[in-house]
Parts: sequence; structure tokens; C-alpha cells
Amino acid sequence: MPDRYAPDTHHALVLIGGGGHAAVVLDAARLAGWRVDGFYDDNAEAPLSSEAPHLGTIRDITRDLPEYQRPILAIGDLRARLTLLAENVPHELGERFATVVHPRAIIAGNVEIGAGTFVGPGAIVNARARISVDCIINTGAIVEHDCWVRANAHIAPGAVLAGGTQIGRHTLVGVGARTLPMAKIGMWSVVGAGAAVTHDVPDRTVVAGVPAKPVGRSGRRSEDVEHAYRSRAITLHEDPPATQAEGTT
Ligand code: JB3
Repeated sequence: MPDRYAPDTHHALVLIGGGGHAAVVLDAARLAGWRVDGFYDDNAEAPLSSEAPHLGTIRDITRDLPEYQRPILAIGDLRARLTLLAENVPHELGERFATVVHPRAIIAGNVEIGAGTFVGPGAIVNARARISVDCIINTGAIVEHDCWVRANAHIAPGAVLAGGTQIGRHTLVGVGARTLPMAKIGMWSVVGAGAAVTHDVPDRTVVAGVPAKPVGRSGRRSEDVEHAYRSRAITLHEDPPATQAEGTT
């Protein structure tokens, strides 16, 4: 069966970031058959420099990136990701972002995975799940049937989203955390490592523990950069315009 997320031979990948997450994306991409031309990072000595050519600083990524090159953001921190996408990476490149799926991830046949999203080794994305743009579905994470993971969310290694869970934009579900079916977790929220989400989580809320309880606020002072992100060329086409469920915008 053809692999929907296999690269075609006309394109090469370039990574934005050269640290630990970039090493994971590089390995997955090469195993999936991508030619990787190198990485952009402000630090020319970043760890990835021993494995791939350093192509320049983040500022060197211009709209003139050769047509055959497709970028992907390979930095883990969600706020850094958002800032780079909104302010540093030319908007014109938005539609050219690559989707990179590790060849040993398990992806159901009828899911959607957006541009700029990375799915790591051993991850499972089950039937009718919808994963938006610029997300990280990290090593061994499980995104069950009918889940909806919105833009720039990060499902950390070993986290489990039960069927129908909704995750808002720029939200982190921490290592080994889990949700009950149909849970709704808002935007800019954080689910602590190992937490069990048994109730919906509002926007900009940090929850932790079993069962998960609010322990703080997150994602304040993000409105400007969020606005810039939403006006990017790709403009989150996979999300509906204005009528999202409360807490999951
Ligand atoms: O836990 C796992 C499996 N992965 C973690 C991943 C999700 O996040 C990993 O263990 C790390 O905790 C983290 O990986 P990441 O994001 O690659 O972090 P680090 O190894 O520190 O590398 C970050 C790279 O991005 C560095 O080379 C920085 O120069 C660059 N960088 C980070 N923030 C930035 C910024 N560059 C610019 N221009 N602006 C930023 O805000």
C-alpha cells in the first residue's frame, strides 16, 4: 500500500532547529526516505551539526528558499515555535511546510495530518483523528479515534488521548499524561507529566495530578504573536472559522 506521508523525490527537507527534537525529526525523516539538506539554527555549533549541514541562522530563512525545499519546525518549546512561525519564518513559506511521519508510526487510513506536523516513532493515530498544522505527536503517543488536535499542540512521549479528545492550539500534553474519552482541553494549556484528565480543562490552564486539578495559568501575553500566527499564509485551514466549542479555540 502506498504511504500517504512518504516524501516524493522532487523535494528535500530542511529543519528549523538543531537540538534534541531536531535529532528525532532528522532520524525519522531519513528513515521515511526524505533527503535532508540541513538545518537552520542561530547556533552553528548546535548538536545537529555533527549529523547534518548547518544552513544558516533562523533569519537566513527567506521567502527565496528553493522551491524544492520544504521546511519543518524542529524545536520542541511551544512558545518558541509559535514565535518563530509567526515572526521569523516568512509567511509565504507556510503552505510548503512538510508533514514528517516516522515509518514505524501507525496511522489509520482515514485521518488528517496537517502541514508542518511531526509524528514520531511508535506513535499511533487512530481512525478519523484530525491533527492540524505544526503539531508534534511525539514518541509512542496515542491519539485515539475521533480526536482533534489543533495547531501547534504537542502530545509528548507516551501520552494517551482517549477517543474523541479535543486539544486546543499551543497546548502541551505532558509525558505519559492521559485523558478520558471526549475530554476537551483548551488552548495554551498544559497537562502535567503523568496527569489523568477526567474533566474538561479551560484555556490557559495548567493541570497536574491524578485526577488532574488546576495548579496554575499559562500562555498569558501571547495574544499578539497568536494573531500573527493566525494570519500566516496557511491560516489554520483545518480549523473551522469561529464556532469552535468553548475551551478549544
Ligand atoms: O522529550 C523529548 C522526546 N523531546 C524534547 C523536545 C520535545 O523538546 C527534548 O528532550 C527537549 O526537551 C526539547 O528539544 P529541543 O526543542 O530540540 O531543545 P534543545 O535541544 O534545547 O534545542 C533547541 C534548539 O532550538 C537550540 O539549538 C536553539 O538554538 C534553538 N531555539 C530554541 N528556542 C531557538 C529558540 N532559536 C531561536 N532563534 N529562537 C528561539 O526562541
